[in-house]
Amino acid sequence: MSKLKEILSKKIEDHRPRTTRLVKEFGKVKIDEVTIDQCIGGARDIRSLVTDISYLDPQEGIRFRGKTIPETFAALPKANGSKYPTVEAFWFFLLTGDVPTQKQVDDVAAEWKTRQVVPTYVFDAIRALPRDSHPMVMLSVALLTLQKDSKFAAFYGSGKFNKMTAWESVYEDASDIVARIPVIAAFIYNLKFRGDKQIAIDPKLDMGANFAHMIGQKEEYKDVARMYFILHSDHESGNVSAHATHLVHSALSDPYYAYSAGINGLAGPLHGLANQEVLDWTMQFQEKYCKGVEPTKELVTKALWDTLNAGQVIPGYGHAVLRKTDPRYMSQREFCLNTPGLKDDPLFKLVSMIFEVAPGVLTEHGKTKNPWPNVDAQSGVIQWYYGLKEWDFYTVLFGVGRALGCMANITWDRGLGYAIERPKSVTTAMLEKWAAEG
Ligand code: FAM
Repeated sequence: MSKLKEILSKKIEDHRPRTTRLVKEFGKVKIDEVTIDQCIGGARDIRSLVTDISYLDPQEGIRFRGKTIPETFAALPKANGSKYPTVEAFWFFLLTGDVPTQKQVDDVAAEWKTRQVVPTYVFDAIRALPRDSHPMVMLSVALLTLQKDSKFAAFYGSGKFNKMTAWESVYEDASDIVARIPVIAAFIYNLKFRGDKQIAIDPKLDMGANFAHMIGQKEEYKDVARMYFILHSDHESGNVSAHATHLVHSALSDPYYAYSAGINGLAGPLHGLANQEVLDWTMQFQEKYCKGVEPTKELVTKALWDTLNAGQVIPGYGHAVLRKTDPRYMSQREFCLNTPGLKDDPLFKLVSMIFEVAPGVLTEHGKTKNPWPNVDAQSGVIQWYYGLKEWDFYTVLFGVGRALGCMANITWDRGLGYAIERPKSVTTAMLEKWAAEG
């Protein structure tokens, strides 16, 4: 058993009595009420999921294991010669809630090296897809292709299935997925956008650095990858990708089925695809309004209103839970401001101008509950600056990061024996009856 798994085993054992006690002694304590608009409106804000991996405060934004983004970056051991932590360090932290020592990070890195080799049949399956398939389809298919070797599915089918130890095989699949997904993503990128020029894994590099290496990126991109994967990892459990993963796994579908479902949800334009839509919107704006002229706040304001008046959403703005600027946006903005070249990049300046104007326009428009930018409003600019201009690929990057949160969550789901998810439906007539009764 790996050191990380040993620590996790102890953590799960220590945690179990808390969950058992809550259900047994306080099971009927009310923590929420459900209104008709929540029922029709996507279960918004209903407290009905449990996770200790991250918590999203509407005002403050995300905390990973109790730490804000700056606190997380400050606390974790850094990659060699970098201001950013390794993804390996973050994985240890997400799973256990403990800040790892350098030795513990090295152990995770060594464990991932043994897991990261992707079987050839996965690449064959991706190659067999039409080359104009969306990269998210390729990623989702790749995960399903790996399903046949799921250790959780094998354990379930072995006749020795045991609820208390089931999490151990989820951990095995989850670790395989987080170690392999950047390799699969790099393959997809190279296949689709670099004329199938594939680059072999460099076993000396940490996960973020190796991803940068495998897509032929320069040195500085290593920090972009580390930062990007960590920032996109987790946003508590109710967002579409995390919830889809949790829901599918709650039927004891293995982590491959579960995360493929999560990826399919992430591919929606109201969720992860928004980061590619932001770039698309910004490019269309330049093409339509700025031919031969510098973008101005007036032009941005007009373009925003044109979009809203056409009944479309402003991509990268608004959020179901957040009610202020997303700290993930601010963290990426800070990266841009601290990176010479990027801080003066025309696209970054334009995105900053949209940041100045859009909240006012959205407030005046009066529909969205949150006129502030979310993570997606800023992430594409950084990729674009480093030459990763194929924005169809941006949601795959999101998916690589989101795997960390989703896999940590379902490992704990099994550890704590969370039940199959099954909310209750009602009919419109029932709602009308309750509405009439007040
Ligand atoms: N532009 C225009 N209208 C917006 C808007 C935006 N950016 N955000 C919300 N609205 C509208 C929304 O369509 C709704 O209109 P209707 O009443 O006509 O249906 C109204 O404002 C109230 O919506 P809300 O309660 O403020 O937001 P929701 O919780 O329903 O939806 C989002 C949240 C994120 C889906 C929504 O803000 C949106 O569509 N934003 C643009 C797409 C985007 O950036 N998605 C990425 C979210 C991100 F954090 C992620 O998942 N990666």
